[in-house]
Amino acid sequence: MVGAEVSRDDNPNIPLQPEEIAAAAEEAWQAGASIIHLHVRDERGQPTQSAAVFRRAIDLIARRCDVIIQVSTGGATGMTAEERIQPLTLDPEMATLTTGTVNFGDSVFYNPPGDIETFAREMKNRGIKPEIEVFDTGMIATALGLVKKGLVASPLHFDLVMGVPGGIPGTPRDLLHLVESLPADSTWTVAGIGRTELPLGAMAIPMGGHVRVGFEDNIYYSKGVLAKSNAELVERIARLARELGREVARPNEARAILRMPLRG
Ligand code: KMH
Ligand code: ZN
Repeated sequence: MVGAEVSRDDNPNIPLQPEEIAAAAEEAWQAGASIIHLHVRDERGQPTQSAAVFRRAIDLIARRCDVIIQVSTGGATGMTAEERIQPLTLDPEMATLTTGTVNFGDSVFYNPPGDIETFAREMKNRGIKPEIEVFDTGMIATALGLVKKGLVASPLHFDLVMGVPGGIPGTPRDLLHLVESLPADSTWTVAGIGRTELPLGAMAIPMGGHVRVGFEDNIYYSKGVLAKSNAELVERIARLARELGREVARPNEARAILRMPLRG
């Protein structure tokens, strides 16, 4: 929806406040989205992990549609683990769990082993479905280590975030490599950054994967043309999926695919 890295200077159509995020989430849901990966901003438009702001956004989204709301525990680079973990206190259906440290442009997205285990334990204790965020290959092995320790339950769901400067590149060869490195019973989504969003998403469809698109990862519809909305990006990938013979899952179908409890 908005992520932590983009601003209105990059694309004036980015939703920032909870009301705007909720309206954008509903539009994306109408276009075919079944999961909203949620970051929030404070009243000045800066990234925040405040549980109060998350609660407001979650309540507003839930009033509008039945999407799976996946809160970010990644937040923004430079935030402490204590800041980042706050939205888990709201018992969301789903949350992200990054299983390693990665250079992130000029910054570092810092995820030392102790913090990863703390986040994983909190999700397990609260019954929150983790989405394992993989920015490079080694993070898959670390996730499997969490399964061995009983901190995360199989089958795992992964999000392969590709093309972050400092992480795994967003090439077809790298996507194949990551997918072949996952346990056979896993589900996975690809999130290609910038210009890799569309080609990697298009590849994932015939490979049996799922696709994340939106302003957090990419602000353009095509080269030099800013996207009008998250929904515009969702609508295109949903259309591609149908053209390739894959129906788009509605939220309860997505819950079933991810082996999560159904709602409503
Ligand atoms: N903003 C990035 C540093 C997540 O949401 O879990 C981390 C991120 C991952 O966006
Ligand atoms: Zn994120």
